[in-house]
Amino acid sequence: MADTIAVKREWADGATLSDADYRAGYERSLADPEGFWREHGGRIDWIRPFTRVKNTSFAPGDVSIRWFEDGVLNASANCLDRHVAAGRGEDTAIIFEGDDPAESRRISYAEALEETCRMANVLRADGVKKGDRVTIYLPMIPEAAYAMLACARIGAVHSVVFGGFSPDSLAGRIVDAQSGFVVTADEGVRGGRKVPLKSNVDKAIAIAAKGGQDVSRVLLVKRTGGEVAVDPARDVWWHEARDKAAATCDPEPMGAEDPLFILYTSGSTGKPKGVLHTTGGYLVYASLTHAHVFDYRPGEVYWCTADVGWVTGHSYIVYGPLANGATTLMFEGVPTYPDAGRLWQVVDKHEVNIFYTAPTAIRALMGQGDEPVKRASRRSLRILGTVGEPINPEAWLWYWRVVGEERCPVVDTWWQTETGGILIAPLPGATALKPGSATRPFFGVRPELVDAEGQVLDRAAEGNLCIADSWPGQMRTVYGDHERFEQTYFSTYKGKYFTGDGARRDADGYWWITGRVDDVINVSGHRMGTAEVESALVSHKAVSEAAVVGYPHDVKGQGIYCYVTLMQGEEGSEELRKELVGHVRAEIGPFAAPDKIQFAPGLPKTRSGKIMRRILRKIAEDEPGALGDTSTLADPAVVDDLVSNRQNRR
Ligand code: 6R9
Repeated sequence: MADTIAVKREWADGATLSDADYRAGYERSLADPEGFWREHGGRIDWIRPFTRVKNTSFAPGDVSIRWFEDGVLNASANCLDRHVAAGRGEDTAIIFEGDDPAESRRISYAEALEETCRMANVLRADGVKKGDRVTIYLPMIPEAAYAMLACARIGAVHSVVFGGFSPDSLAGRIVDAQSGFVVTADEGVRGGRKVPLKSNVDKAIAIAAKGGQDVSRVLLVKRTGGEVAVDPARDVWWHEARDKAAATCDPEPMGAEDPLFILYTSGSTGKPKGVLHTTGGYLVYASLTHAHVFDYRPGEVYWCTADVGWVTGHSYIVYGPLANGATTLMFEGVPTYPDAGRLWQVVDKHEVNIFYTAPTAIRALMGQGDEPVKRASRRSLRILGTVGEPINPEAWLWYWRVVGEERCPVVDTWWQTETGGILIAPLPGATALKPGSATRPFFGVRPELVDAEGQVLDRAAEGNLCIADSWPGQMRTVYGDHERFEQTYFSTYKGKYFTGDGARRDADGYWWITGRVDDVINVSGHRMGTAEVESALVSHKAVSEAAVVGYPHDVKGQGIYCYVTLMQGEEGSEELRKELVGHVRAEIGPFAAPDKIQFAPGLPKTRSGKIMRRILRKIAEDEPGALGDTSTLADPAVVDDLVSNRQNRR
């Protein structure tokens, strides 16, 4: 195979799986999905074992996905109780590393179980019942994991909202999920700066009330001790309620297809969708992928730097690792605080064996040179992972050479909020690596390339990435809108799940993800719809119309480029530009701040009024020579103005 990096012998020797194991296992998983998943469904504990395994259909008009459907289990009991029952109660479940390098703490499985039970009892006492939706808006502190597991314990459905979202975004999610209960903290702290979580919640609750959703209870974790408004009729301090709550709580028996959580994610149109995951299949899939893709071995320390507000945090900080009895590290801070050596200092401090982060962090640290990395020994590291966006070979090679010193396999893991767990990734030790390729599908996963007409492409080809059959971790529906679920994922190519990504398969059968083919952009691994940024912009009084596209950005992967047409009488100025950036930050969240704003007297539209984004993308990429045919535009002259005032000249 051309350009591969074979994993060194000593690793292949010690590895759990060989290439032959992978091939045999993969073939079997496709030839006999029932048998394969029956066997692996047994890796978790069932209160009542399942007899049925797979009952799924991608048929147009009748998409329905059920796995292990007659089984009964509890996710929190699988993540906590069963390890304690097996005598591993004193093993470390969570290592908490604070934003301040002087603060860290180890939490045993027994302690995590007790805290989770207490929180479950507090939720129950406050009236949360099986099936109710609980919104969690917390920083990266252990209470975030307790809150998720406490919901799972009593059968409530959690909806975690990333702490970087604005009050407006939070309110939209509270209303959509019809959630009457919020768990939050006084403040978060990242990179030495405070994040006003409680004050955001207060604003969000007021907005949600206007949208018809009342929040009757807020459980409030004291993190910084900062001054916050407390409404005694509604807000309850966790540390006070905790001491009064019992330390044990019987786990609710849940059907395999009972909802576990909702997580909102952006698509190319409309409001963010509530991706719904259920209990049995999700947990089996998160646990199996965590064990194999990271080759997790008992006693090892595993660290995923994601936030629990994103799916990576759900599956690979909380559910996967804890279901496997692993030690999972939760980091409250950022990679560059107090300095660019922080991640590697933490690796040494806690002797991290498996490290999983995003390409944007790798690129940002690469820009700071090798010295901060080399200051740490990194002796404990065994496996390096990446997720969230395509990784360029240059960043991959830096990760491999400088961070891992050519001894740690790099696992580039491709997946989505919708997929629940990793679908394409190498198995360390078993898969020869290629820098920039997510390599091969996981067991049971059938990726397919299709062209624009839906024709399946064989062998080496490039096209749109679909998955031909269901896997246990797949989302089950869009919360409250099954029609939208079918429309979004199953209508473009009938009978297949369409990922929204483009991909290439090379002559060795390796997969290379090329990025989104729809109007979704990926900025520092944060996924957002261009339509969301556009609607934030047009909600400003000076803006009449806006079009947003992504453009290549050295560190963030993609940057946000906005074309803005102003209202009659408004003047485009530097000041207004700043104001619009601030407006989008306030409407969506700081991570959605536009990088470039171009004031445009007109946008390139077809005669039917459709904006030709292809042209806007090329101008944003500083390729005015590659606009293609502009003759079908209603007013081709607008293009000249756009080109001469472009904001991204190199
Ligand atoms: C897990 C997660 C999903 C989108 C996905 C794709 C991009 C994720 C990737 C990757 C190339 C990888 N993506 N992992 N692209 N290589 N290893 O990130 O979920 O936030 O829903 O984003 O991210 O475009 O469609 P989510």
